[in-house]
Amino acid sequence: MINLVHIINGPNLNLLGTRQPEIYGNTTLNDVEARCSNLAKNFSLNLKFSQSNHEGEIVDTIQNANGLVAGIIINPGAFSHTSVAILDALNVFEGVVLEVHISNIHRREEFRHKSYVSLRADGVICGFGVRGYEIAVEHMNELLQ
Ligand code: CA2
Repeated sequence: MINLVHIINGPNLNLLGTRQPEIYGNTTLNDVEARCSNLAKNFSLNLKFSQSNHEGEIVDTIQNANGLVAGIIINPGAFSHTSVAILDALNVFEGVVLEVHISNIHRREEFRHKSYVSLRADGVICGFGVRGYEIAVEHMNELLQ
């Protein structure tokens, strides 16, 4: 339990690297997973990855993580800006929560400037491209020491 970290991705992030490269880059979600897994080998972290386009499924994933997972790294995608349900689930989760956004949400449309998930996140990384996931893994490792 102590070294298990769940990386959760929200809607449309399965399309990463295949569309809108000017915003999200050319790296696929599988590449992100491989890079993070590679990085985690240097630490005593075990990573689990998931992606869902469905809000309720993400809520279930967070609920199921409680007590089994030490930390969650989450890019909730568009649900960041709309989902009180995901915030409520994270508020019940007892471990560390880091929020990642690939793009700089503060330089984009105003509706992206607010994230409900940030009300619970212990840290937020945005605008570093997919490198943000690796930064989050590194920081999670430090927090879980
Ligand atoms: O910058 C981020 O990581 C976002 O969480 C991405 C979400 C967006 O709604 C948030 O405001 C910011 C969108 C994810 C969609 O991902 C795609 C990737 C490639 C092609 C199309 C969509």
